[in-house]
Amino acid sequence: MLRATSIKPITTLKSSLLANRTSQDQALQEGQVVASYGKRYGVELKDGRQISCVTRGKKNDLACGDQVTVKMTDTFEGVVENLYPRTSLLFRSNAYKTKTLASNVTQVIIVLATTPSFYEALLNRCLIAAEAAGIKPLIVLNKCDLADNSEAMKLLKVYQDLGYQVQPLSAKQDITPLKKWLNKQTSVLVGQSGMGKSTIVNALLPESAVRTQEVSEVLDSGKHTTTAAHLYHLDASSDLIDSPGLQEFGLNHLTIEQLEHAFIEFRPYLGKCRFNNCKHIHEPDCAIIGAVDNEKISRVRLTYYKGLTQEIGRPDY
Ligand SMILES: Nc1nc2c(ncn2[C@@H]2O[C@H](COP(=O)(O)OP(=O)(O)OP(=O)(O)O)[C@@H](O)[C@H]2O)c(=O)[nH]1
Ligand SMILES: [Mg+2]
Ligand SMILES: [Zn+2]
Repeated sequence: MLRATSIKPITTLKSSLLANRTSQDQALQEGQVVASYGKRYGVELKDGRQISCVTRGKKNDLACGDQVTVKMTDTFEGVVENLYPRTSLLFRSNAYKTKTLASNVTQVIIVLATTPSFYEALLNRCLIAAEAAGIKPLIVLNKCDLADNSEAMKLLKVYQDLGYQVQPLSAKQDITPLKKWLNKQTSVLVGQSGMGKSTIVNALLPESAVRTQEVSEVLDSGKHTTTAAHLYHLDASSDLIDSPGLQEFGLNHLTIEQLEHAFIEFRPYLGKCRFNNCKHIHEPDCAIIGAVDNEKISRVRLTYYKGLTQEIGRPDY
């Protein structure tokens, strides 16, 4: 599991930076990671300047949204020296590696579209990752101008019934319905490629001219898929992170216990199975399976849960 300690964490701003400033500390500048290109990071300094940064050694586990201190090496270049503790961290992982998606966010916006059709399994993985990270999810069904959205909304009813908000949208025609969700939040847009994440950013911030998969005659550009996470300021208290399209969303970093809690409708039944270590697969007197049989929990969700338990139960090798 990824820890913030791989780059020296700053435990409290007061003790580390303000009270005990050494001459070396004074050369450090505070900033925020606003773009993550793998080994290079775009960092926005307090004065608004954006510089290009590397980390020390082989450490490259910073995420878009991180608060850091930077040692300047040139006018527009620096080295990230310290990482402030994160209030949240969204990440995915398979058996081999972990990939951070965004940090310090308060909301995960899962962008789906009426066409091309979306994968419900990926939606579930995004919800589980958000719940496990303690970040509120919002589901957006985009491109409602293109196709009849009634089938998609029917499918999403299961998630609405769980208490998840579903916002139908046409980012191309009218972005207004999304605005109320973004106010005073730091949100990250996640989802499959082509769902319209970057189009949402452009609709909110036309001057940002984020490249999308649309062929633009004006920009003379071909189709463009997002390759790096990028943070945009919507206003003084609302930020939005655009991220590259997801093909998979591994959840190997979760324990079975975290997984069962991340299925929010399981929570009232946890601890009520006959066996303490019940995995809710086929054990007798399982409270979760009982709830499915009584139609209190959707069978679809139990099937996703079972699939994920097999995946995360695999050893790391
Ligand atoms: N009709 C319609 N098309 C849309 C809408 N939103 C996005 N699109 C189109 O969908 C295509 C993909 O949009 P992008 O914004 O690039 O999608 P993305 O989710 O950022 O894709 P990746 O960067 O690859 O992850 C583009 O051709 C957009 O013009 C919408 O509300 N209605
Ligand atoms: Mg994009
Ligand atoms: Zn059980």
